[in-house]
Amino acid sequence: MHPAWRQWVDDNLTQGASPAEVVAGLVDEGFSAREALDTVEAVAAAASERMARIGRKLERLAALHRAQRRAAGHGIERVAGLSPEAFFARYYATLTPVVITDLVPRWAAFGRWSLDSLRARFGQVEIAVARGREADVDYDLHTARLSTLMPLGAYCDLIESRGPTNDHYAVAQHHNSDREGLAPLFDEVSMPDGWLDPARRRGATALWIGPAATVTPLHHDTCNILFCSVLGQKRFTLAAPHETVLFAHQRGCYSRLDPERRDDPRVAAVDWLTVDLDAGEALYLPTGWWHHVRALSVSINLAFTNFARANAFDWYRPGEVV
Ligand SMILES: O=C(O)CCC(=O)C(=O)O
Repeated sequence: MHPAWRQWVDDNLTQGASPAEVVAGLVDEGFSAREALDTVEAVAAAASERMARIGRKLERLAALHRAQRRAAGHGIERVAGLSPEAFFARYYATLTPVVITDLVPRWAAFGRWSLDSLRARFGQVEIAVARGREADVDYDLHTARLSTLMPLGAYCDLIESRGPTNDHYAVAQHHNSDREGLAPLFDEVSMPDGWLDPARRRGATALWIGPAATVTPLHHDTCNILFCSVLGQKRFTLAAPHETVLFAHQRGCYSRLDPERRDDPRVAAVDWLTVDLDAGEALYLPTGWWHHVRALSVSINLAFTNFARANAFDWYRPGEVV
């Protein structure tokens, strides 16, 4: 068969056509079924060897990143006094997580927001809350199904009376930060200029309110996030996007692995980074970085995605690549 036709076969297989479709296409063009089948089989075998070689090279590249991070001390920096320009150049552009310690303490919200003050000021405002999470192994995927509306005051009472639990949680998906009744909260949040785009705040700010012991399972996002702790402490367990072990256990943007199960050899093979984010700290969570989040105490968080830079990477979904 002419090399141009072999290339045609290769292009079609690489773009996802099935071998049967390509054989049928060749037969339509006048090739015998035997010749079409032999060619498709030979081209497919060469293509699969080529892809396996690329995969092995990418593994090598990932190992290089991992070794370099380890050699560099391999932690997540805590910084203060960072200008937005330095943040965007050093961390945002390189997808490097960092904890910023002096943004949130400037907010009027800091030290003011608590279950008591939310109840006193916004107790009647209805918010969405996921409930019954402990009875559903896929609770995070099923947030919409598990959610109900309740007054914020009643939710604060529930958090206090139940104590530590993963059973109820008001999460980003609820868009509670966009509720009119809670708008005054944002008068108490003042980011210095240059970090965020105020015009894009609506729909790009997430309010998280929950008891100690909530767990958000391992996943990655498809945009960058500035995750701020106004109240409470959360443990983030992170892994870099190039941890190829995690690709094998991916389900969409989630992973089937639980980084708290270090006795699982698949988990032990990953280079995890742990950050205990304290009240007043902000964690830059770069797109694609895996994270598992456990609340160590009652927590109130705001997370922003309206960075003053491009922040839409919806195509970054390696879990959907077949
Ligand atoms: O705080 C949490 O429970 C989860 C936060 C998170 O995963 C996120 O903002 O992407």
